[in-house]
Amino acid sequence: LNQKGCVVWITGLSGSGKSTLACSLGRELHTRGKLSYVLDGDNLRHGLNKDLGFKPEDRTENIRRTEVAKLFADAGLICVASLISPYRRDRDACRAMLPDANFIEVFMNMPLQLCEARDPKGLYKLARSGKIKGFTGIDDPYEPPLNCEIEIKQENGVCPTPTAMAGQVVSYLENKGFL
Ligand code: GGZ
Repeated sequence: LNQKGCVVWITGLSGSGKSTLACSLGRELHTRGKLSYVLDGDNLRHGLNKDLGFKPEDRTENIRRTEVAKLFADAGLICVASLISPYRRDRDACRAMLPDANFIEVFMNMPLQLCEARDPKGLYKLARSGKIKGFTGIDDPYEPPLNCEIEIKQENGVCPTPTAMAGQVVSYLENKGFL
Protein backbone atom coordinates (compact mmCIF):
# COMPACT_ATOMS: atom_id res chain seq x y z
CA LEU A 1 0.00 0.00 0.00
CA ASN A 2 1.58 3.23 -1.16
CA GLN A 3 -0.42 5.51 1.11
CA LYS A 4 0.33 7.62 4.18
CA GLY A 5 -2.39 7.29 6.80
CA CYS A 6 -3.94 10.14 8.73
CA VAL A 7 -7.01 11.15 10.70
CA VAL A 8 -9.27 13.91 9.40
CA TRP A 9 -11.19 14.90 12.52
CA ILE A 10 -14.35 16.92 11.81
CA THR A 11 -15.79 18.78 14.82
CA GLY A 12 -18.77 21.12 15.11
CA LEU A 13 -22.33 21.57 16.28
CA SER A 14 -25.19 19.24 15.39
CA GLY A 15 -26.46 20.37 11.99
CA SER A 16 -23.19 22.11 11.05
CA GLY A 17 -22.57 19.71 8.12
CA LYS A 18 -20.04 17.26 9.60
CA SER A 19 -21.64 14.11 8.18
CA THR A 20 -22.28 15.82 4.82
CA LEU A 21 -18.61 16.73 4.55
CA ALA A 22 -17.47 13.28 5.73
CA CYS A 23 -19.65 11.58 3.13
CA SER A 24 -18.58 13.89 0.30
CA LEU A 25 -14.91 13.54 1.27
CA GLY A 26 -15.19 9.75 1.52
CA ARG A 27 -16.63 9.61 -1.98
CA GLU A 28 -13.92 11.88 -3.41
CA LEU A 29 -11.14 9.80 -1.79
CA HIS A 30 -12.72 6.63 -3.18
CA THR A 31 -12.85 8.18 -6.65
CA ARG A 32 -9.14 8.90 -6.34
CA GLY A 33 -8.49 5.28 -5.47
CA LYS A 34 -7.52 6.06 -1.88
CA LEU A 35 -8.40 3.68 0.93
CA SER A 36 -10.42 5.57 3.50
CA TYR A 37 -12.98 4.94 6.19
CA VAL A 38 -15.62 7.22 7.70
CA LEU A 39 -16.39 6.99 11.42
CA ASP A 40 -19.52 9.03 12.09
CA GLY A 41 -20.55 9.78 15.68
CA ASP A 42 -24.24 9.31 15.08
CA ASN A 43 -23.65 5.93 13.34
CA LEU A 44 -21.18 4.69 15.98
CA ARG A 45 -23.81 5.41 18.61
CA HIS A 46 -26.05 2.77 16.99
CA GLY A 47 -23.39 0.05 17.40
CA LEU A 48 -19.99 0.24 19.09
CA ASN A 49 -21.10 3.10 21.32
CA LYS A 50 -24.72 2.23 21.90
CA ASP A 51 -24.10 1.99 25.64
CA LEU A 52 -23.23 5.70 25.78
CA GLY A 53 -25.45 8.73 26.31
CA PHE A 54 -24.65 12.44 26.32
CA LYS A 55 -23.46 13.07 29.87
CA PRO A 56 -20.01 14.72 29.85
CA GLU A 57 -18.28 11.46 30.89
CA ASP A 58 -20.13 9.53 28.17
CA ARG A 59 -19.10 12.04 25.51
CA THR A 60 -15.51 11.80 26.73
CA GLU A 61 -15.65 7.99 26.48
CA ASN A 62 -17.26 8.30 23.03
CA ILE A 63 -14.32 10.38 21.81
CA ARG A 64 -11.77 8.14 23.58
CA ARG A 65 -13.10 5.08 21.73
CA THR A 66 -12.61 6.90 18.49
CA GLU A 67 -8.96 5.92 19.04
CA VAL A 68 -10.08 3.39 16.43
CA ALA A 69 -9.41 6.23 13.94
CA LYS A 70 -5.74 6.17 14.95
CA LEU A 71 -5.66 2.40 14.34
CA PHE A 72 -7.05 2.90 10.83
CA ALA A 73 -4.42 5.61 10.22
CA ASP A 74 -1.70 3.23 11.46
CA ALA A 75 -2.96 0.75 8.86
CA GLY A 76 -2.37 3.41 6.19
CA LEU A 77 -5.94 4.58 5.67
CA ILE A 78 -7.26 8.11 5.58
CA CYS A 79 -9.75 7.91 8.42
CA VAL A 80 -12.46 10.56 8.49
CA ALA A 81 -14.00 10.96 11.96
CA SER A 82 -17.07 13.18 12.28
CA LEU A 83 -18.30 13.73 15.80
CA ILE A 84 -19.51 16.82 17.65
CA SER A 85 -16.57 16.22 20.04
CA PRO A 86 -17.50 19.36 22.01
CA TYR A 87 -14.72 19.27 24.59
CA ARG A 88 -11.31 20.58 23.59
CA ARG A 89 -9.33 18.35 25.92
CA ASP A 90 -10.95 15.21 24.46
CA ARG A 91 -10.03 16.23 20.90
CA ASP A 92 -6.52 17.13 22.05
CA ALA A 93 -6.19 13.67 23.64
CA CYS A 94 -6.94 12.12 20.23
CA ARG A 95 -4.45 14.45 18.57
CA ALA A 96 -1.80 13.41 21.11
CA MET A 97 -2.10 9.77 20.01
CA LEU A 98 -0.75 10.54 16.52
CA PRO A 99 2.27 12.35 15.12
CA ASP A 100 0.99 15.96 14.99
CA ALA A 101 1.06 16.19 11.18
CA ASN A 102 -1.22 13.14 10.93
CA PHE A 103 -4.11 14.65 12.90
CA ILE A 104 -6.01 17.12 10.80
CA GLU A 105 -8.69 18.96 12.74
CA VAL A 106 -11.48 20.42 10.64
CA PHE A 107 -13.73 22.95 12.38
CA MET A 108 -17.23 23.38 10.96
CA ASN A 109 -17.52 27.02 11.99
CA MET A 110 -21.23 27.51 11.37
CA PRO A 111 -23.33 29.85 13.53
CA LEU A 112 -25.65 28.14 16.01
CA GLN A 113 -28.48 30.16 14.47
CA LEU A 114 -27.89 28.45 11.11
CA CYS A 115 -27.61 24.94 12.60
CA GLU A 116 -30.77 25.56 14.57
CA ALA A 117 -32.62 26.83 11.50
CA ARG A 118 -31.60 23.67 9.60
CA ASP A 119 -32.60 21.39 12.50
CA PRO A 120 -32.63 18.31 10.22
CA LYS A 121 -33.90 15.94 12.95
CA GLY A 122 -35.93 18.44 15.00
CA LEU A 123 -33.53 17.99 17.93
CA TYR A 124 -32.93 21.71 18.53
CA LYS A 125 -36.66 22.21 18.81
CA LEU A 126 -36.85 19.45 21.42
CA ALA A 127 -33.84 20.93 23.24
CA ARG A 128 -35.40 24.43 23.29
CA SER A 129 -38.63 23.05 24.71
CA GLY A 130 -36.68 21.16 27.39
CA LYS A 131 -37.60 17.70 26.05
CA ILE A 132 -33.89 16.96 25.48
CA LYS A 133 -31.54 18.04 28.24
CA GLY A 134 -27.84 18.75 27.77
CA PHE A 135 -27.96 19.49 24.05
CA THR A 136 -24.74 20.87 22.60
CA GLY A 137 -24.98 24.60 21.92
CA ILE A 138 -28.21 24.97 23.90
CA ASP A 139 -27.53 23.79 27.44
CA ASP A 140 -24.23 21.96 26.99
CA PRO A 141 -21.01 23.68 25.90
CA TYR A 142 -19.21 23.54 22.58
CA GLU A 143 -15.55 24.53 22.84
CA PRO A 144 -14.27 25.65 19.42
CA PRO A 145 -10.74 24.61 18.42
CA LEU A 146 -7.98 27.15 19.05
CA ASN A 147 -5.57 25.77 16.45
CA CYS A 148 -7.44 23.77 13.82
CA GLU A 149 -5.80 22.86 10.53
CA ILE A 150 -8.89 23.62 8.41
CA GLU A 151 -11.87 25.90 9.03
CA ILE A 152 -15.08 25.55 7.05
CA LYS A 153 -17.25 28.65 7.16
CA GLN A 154 -19.72 30.75 5.23
CA GLU A 155 -18.48 33.19 2.60
CA ASN A 156 -20.63 36.33 2.32
CA GLY A 157 -23.38 34.54 4.19
CA VAL A 158 -23.34 31.52 1.87
CA CYS A 159 -22.39 27.99 2.99
CA PRO A 160 -19.92 26.11 0.81
CA THR A 161 -21.40 23.15 -1.10
CA PRO A 162 -20.48 19.60 0.00
CA THR A 163 -18.14 19.36 -3.02
CA ALA A 164 -16.45 22.66 -2.12
CA MET A 165 -16.01 21.59 1.51
CA ALA A 166 -14.48 18.28 0.45
CA GLY A 167 -12.30 20.20 -2.03
CA GLN A 168 -10.89 22.32 0.78
CA VAL A 169 -9.82 19.19 2.68
CA VAL A 170 -8.51 17.47 -0.47
CA SER A 171 -6.30 20.51 -1.24
CA TYR A 172 -4.88 20.37 2.27
CA LEU A 173 -4.20 16.62 1.98
CA GLU A 174 -2.50 17.18 -1.38
CA ASN A 175 -0.30 19.96 0.03
CA LYS A 176 0.76 17.78 2.95
CA GLY A 177 1.54 14.76 0.77
CA PHE A 178 -1.32 12.53 1.90
CA LEU A 179 -2.72 12.49 -1.64
C1 GGZ B 1 -25.79 16.69 21.08
C2 GGZ B 1 -27.21 14.98 20.43
C3 GGZ B 1 -27.76 14.98 21.72
C4 GGZ B 1 -27.27 15.89 22.68
C5 GGZ B 1 -28.76 13.45 20.53
N1 GGZ B 1 -26.27 16.71 22.33
O1 GGZ B 1 -26.73 15.97 14.51
P1 GGZ B 1 -27.14 14.59 14.84
O2 GGZ B 1 -28.01 14.57 16.15
O3 GGZ B 1 -27.67 13.73 13.81
O4 GGZ B 1 -25.92 13.92 15.48
C6 GGZ B 1 -25.81 14.27 16.85
C7 GGZ B 1 -25.41 13.05 17.57
C8 GGZ B 1 -24.17 13.42 18.39
O5 GGZ B 1 -23.35 12.35 18.54
P2 GGZ B 1 -21.77 12.52 18.69
O6 GGZ B 1 -21.26 11.17 18.99
O7 GGZ B 1 -21.22 13.22 17.50
O8 GGZ B 1 -21.66 13.48 19.97
S1 GGZ B 1 -20.41 13.72 20.94
O9 GGZ B 1 -19.22 13.91 20.09
O10 GGZ B 1 -20.76 14.93 21.71
O11 GGZ B 1 -20.25 12.56 21.82
C9 GGZ B 1 -27.23 14.64 17.33
C10 GGZ B 1 -27.59 13.57 18.33
O12 GGZ B 1 -26.47 12.67 18.42
N2 GGZ B 1 -27.84 14.03 19.70
N3 GGZ B 1 -28.73 14.01 21.75
N4 GGZ B 1 -27.78 15.93 23.92
N5 GGZ B 1 -26.22 15.85 20.11
